[in-house]
Amino acid sequence: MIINPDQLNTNKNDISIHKNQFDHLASSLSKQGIEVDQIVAKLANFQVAIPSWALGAGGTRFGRFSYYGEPASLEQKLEDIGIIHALTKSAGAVSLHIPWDIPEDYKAIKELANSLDIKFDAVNSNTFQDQPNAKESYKFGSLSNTSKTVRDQAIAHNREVIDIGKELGSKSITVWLADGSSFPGQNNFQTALSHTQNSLKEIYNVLPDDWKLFIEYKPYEPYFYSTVIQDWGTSFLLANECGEKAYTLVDLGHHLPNTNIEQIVATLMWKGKLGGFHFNDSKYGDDDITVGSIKPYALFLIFNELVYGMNNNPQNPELSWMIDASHNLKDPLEDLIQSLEAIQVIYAKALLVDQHQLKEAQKNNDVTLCQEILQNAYLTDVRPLVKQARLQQHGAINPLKAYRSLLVREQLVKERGKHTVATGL
Ligand code: LRH
Ligand code: MN
Repeated sequence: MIINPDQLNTNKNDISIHKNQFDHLASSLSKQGIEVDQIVAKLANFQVAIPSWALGAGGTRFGRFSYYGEPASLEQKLEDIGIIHALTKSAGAVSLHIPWDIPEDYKAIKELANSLDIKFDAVNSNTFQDQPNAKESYKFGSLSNTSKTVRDQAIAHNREVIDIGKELGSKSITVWLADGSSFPGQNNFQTALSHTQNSLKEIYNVLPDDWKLFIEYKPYEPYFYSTVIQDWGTSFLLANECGEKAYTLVDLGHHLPNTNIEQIVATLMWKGKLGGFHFNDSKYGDDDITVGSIKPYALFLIFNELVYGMNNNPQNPELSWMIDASHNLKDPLEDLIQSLEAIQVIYAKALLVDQHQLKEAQKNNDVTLCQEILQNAYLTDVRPLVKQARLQQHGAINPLKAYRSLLVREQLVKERGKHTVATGL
């Protein structure tokens, strides 16, 4: 299923309502000296990669409830991302997970992605599951395993993932390790960490010059006592040991309750070691639910640090923006459209923060004014700016409304049937 721009925004009333709301907001922001066109341009350029593993119904250990019309191949996954991108104009990239999404025909896949204006962002390795007829098992770890044979198998897999990424035009690999322990005494922490460091270096050594290695951390799950790469500090030291092409990747769901993630972001950008994000939201653990659905203000504070960092930290490279989600209840495409909307809206609010005024108030320890500056931006309804950015790119003013009025899911079920299952989580 392909969506053409002329199928969108056919409701003249929606257009005029938007125009009124946008003109009203734009004039009040311009009166405050805010460059509205610049903000709209930044929103238009802000592209978030869609995880190839989150286009079907996700599951938990307690069960999985299928969602009809799921993509059964990488081609159909790209088609689904093409649908989201046609509606939102902010999903112009895909992040593949290997071996769940190994292309059968690289030429055809690249041509399809190109025709849908989708780029290949980071490729993800998988040493948290054993593949059929694999010689060694990752049950007791991969890059940290006490067995050199197992570590070598995991290193070889990561090198293969880089080769697949090179073939597709990707420029980065994300390494997340489930490696850890569920019982005190099970692992020697130092041995596990030094094995991991040396294994990462063997992967780093084959990284093309213009590539990046993203090291993703996580405090727990699937193991419940320790995780080798448990927090930002461990990822940061491993990235520094590897070299200048290695960075820390922040998955929002990979933090213990009440962790000050925005301070982690500021620290990593200050050191030029923030590589990118896996956006999602969570109430308790690594819930991987819709961005902005639980803690939107926390995400705003993170984007406020990102905007400051993007303005003041030339030492930190351009960031990779990716969603990492799993959908147990909602239509995966609707959920991803909502996440993209939340990211754009929160980014727009952060762009409204008067960073100079804030810096001045901070210097004067005017605590009340600091809070007022942030909350004024956060409490501004910026949705007309996000809609304007989409409209300028011939996207839908209301992507979710368009998704439903175009009966996309019904069409996908007609094309694919009710029993297709997408690879992934
Ligand atoms: C681990 C993680 C990682 C992916 C996986 C799908 O929890 O966030 O980024 O490999 O989810
Ligand atoms: Mn992740």
